[in-house]
Amino acid sequence: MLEIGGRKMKKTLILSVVLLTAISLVVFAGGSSEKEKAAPKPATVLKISNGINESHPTYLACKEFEKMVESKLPGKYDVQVYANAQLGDDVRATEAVRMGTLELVATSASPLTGLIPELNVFDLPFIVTSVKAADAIYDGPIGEKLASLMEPKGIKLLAYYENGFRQLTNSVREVKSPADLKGLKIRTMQNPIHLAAWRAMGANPTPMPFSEVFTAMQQKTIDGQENPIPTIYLSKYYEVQKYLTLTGHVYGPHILLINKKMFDSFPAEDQKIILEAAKESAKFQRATNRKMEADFIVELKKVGMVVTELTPEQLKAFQDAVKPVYDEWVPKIGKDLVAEFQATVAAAK
Ligand code: TK8
Repeated sequence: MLEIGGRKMKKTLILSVVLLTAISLVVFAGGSSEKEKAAPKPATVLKISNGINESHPTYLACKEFEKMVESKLPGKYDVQVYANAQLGDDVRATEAVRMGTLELVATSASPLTGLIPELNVFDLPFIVTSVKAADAIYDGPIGEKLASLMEPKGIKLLAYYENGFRQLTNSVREVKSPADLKGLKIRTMQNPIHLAAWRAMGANPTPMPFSEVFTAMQQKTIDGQENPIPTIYLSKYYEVQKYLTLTGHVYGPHILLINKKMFDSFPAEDQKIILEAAKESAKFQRATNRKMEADFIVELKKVGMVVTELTPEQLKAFQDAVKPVYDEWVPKIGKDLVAEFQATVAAAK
């Protein structure tokens, strides 16, 4: 009996130990989840897609934005900047931002004109004549108006960066006149005015996402392309292109966009800080881009590119050639917007 009783006692003891352990586990677990509730939320991830590489001013400015947001709002946002179209080229990444599957994109405006036709005003050849004029557009009423047109499409503009004045390169011959363009296959952005303009100037344009351009030039499926000096240099186009003509035919914006719904869900104070950081990063971006443009023309000559500057008369031949593009596109974009744009440019000179 004693033996049995002893066993019984042992059993009871073991049982109560097991029970106590179980209870304390439940209590402990409960306590820890309470703690978790009180702990700060994990940082909101803000991925930014870039089509261009890590040395370009647009990417560098996104990194500045990252630093500012993360230092002014510690632990709240985790900004991650991606390069080389890893998250998609301009069109696809912007679509992802609209859908909310990606948070931000720094993209050219030109491939977005299917969505916001008014952005086409930037694509009218030779409409922007100086960086001063570009700043006046960006930082004035037109910049604001264009930004407001993006909001019904689900995107909010945080800042106007600069891609810059686009220049023609090719691997076949020096181009000094529209006649020299004959038969040259030139890659353009996915934009109807760019296609029309190059056709009007006498070339054979073909649209293509930026990420495919280098290989296409290397494999000679295209003869040339057009992009601003920092891109031509930093993307090493001089390895596959011999001739550079300083046409400056289009001034292209890079715009920093965020999913609007997400931005609207942030506390007002955070929104203010994020917008300020974007504005600051834009100042840095434009200054860096302009310095690189000046420096890299020199470098491109050093690495053996034939750099052709056009005389005013030579330039005029290209400008005359694109006049029909204005006739067709100004009414489509809106006469008033184009006139206001041109007046802003003229006043900024
Ligand atoms: C990079 C592009 C690029 C643009 C182009 O994503 O496609 O030629 O000039 O800068 O936005």
